[in-house]
Amino acid sequence: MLIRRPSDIPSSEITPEAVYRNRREFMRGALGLAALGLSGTGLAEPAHVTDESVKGPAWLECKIRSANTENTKSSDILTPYQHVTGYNNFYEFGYDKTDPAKYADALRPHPWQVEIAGAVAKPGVYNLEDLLKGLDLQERVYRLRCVEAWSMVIPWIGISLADLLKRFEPTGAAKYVAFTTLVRPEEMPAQKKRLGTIEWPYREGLRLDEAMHPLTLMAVGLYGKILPNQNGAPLRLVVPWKYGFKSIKSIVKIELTEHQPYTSWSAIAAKEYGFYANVNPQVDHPRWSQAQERRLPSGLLKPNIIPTQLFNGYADQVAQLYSGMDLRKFY
Ligand SMILES: Nc1nc2c(c(=O)[nH]1)N[C@H]1C(S)=C(S)[C@@H](COP(=O)(O)O)O[C@H]1N2
Ligand SMILES: [Mo]
Repeated sequence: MLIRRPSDIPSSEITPEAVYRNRREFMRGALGLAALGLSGTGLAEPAHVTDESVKGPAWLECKIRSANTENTKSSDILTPYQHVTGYNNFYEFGYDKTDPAKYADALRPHPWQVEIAGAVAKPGVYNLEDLLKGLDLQERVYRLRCVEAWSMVIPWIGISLADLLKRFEPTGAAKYVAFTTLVRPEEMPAQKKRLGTIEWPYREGLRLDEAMHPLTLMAVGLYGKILPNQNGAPLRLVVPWKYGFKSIKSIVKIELTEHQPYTSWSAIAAKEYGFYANVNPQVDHPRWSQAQERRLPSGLLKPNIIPTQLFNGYADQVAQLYSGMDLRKFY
């Protein structure tokens, strides 16, 4: 079906009514009603497949349908599908929030290969299917907080990065993990422009213990569907306690390194974007406060401004990774 632009949708339709309860409610409420444009009740079965434009190979469709939903719980209201897939940052397709949804159709995410390199016993170039073979997909509802002070709540489907990395047996020299996005200017129009801020490819990195943390996810889907191209198909990182720019999209290379890797945003402006980039309301961006955020959907009448939480609300789980570190210095 046709996905309409958020601005074309009456606010009565995009008001998220469904606080997550169980998968059935979730699919029916958040996906079904929003995507079908229905309001009220009356759908007997979960409307599972609604965005016909998102297609993938049968093996991946099948894997996504069998994702484990045991850890799918959240008291947050899910951000409607239209916003998750219509308001994006993916600079390879342009700098406007609506550019990725407009232009990412050109990306061909299948077949896809990922190079595993560096300090591992089993380096190589792997087909996506082989990379995921034997690993169970899980559904996880996470908050995503962009450094620009907007946020969403997204039901991802993916594998834990730890499970993936263990397959390649990191050696004692591995201290960091470096990730690289695809470079394919024919499909990613902004990569053709010489005048830009990012030196392609987009690159990101994590400390090994951050990468191995159980919250760290490699996503292949969202809202029970294959990942739309604009969200980083076919494979993207999701680190929910860090600013969104750490969650690198359309990954073609994962390298285990001994030293802290090059990261795109800190290369552009080291004073504004650090390597750690942990969400922290007490450490402001030099040009704006990080104390609050705009939770999407947000409009003039309903800005939906909420306080930002330390580590994006995941402090219980991740604060110990940074014990003894000065979070103002290591921003
Ligand atoms: N390759 C690549 N990955 C990227 C980006 C990008 O421009 N290129 N933008 C980042 C930023 S700034 C954010 S906030 C998130 C947005 O993810 P979403 O569009 O799926 O919400 O993707 C991150 N990953
Ligand atoms: Mo971002």
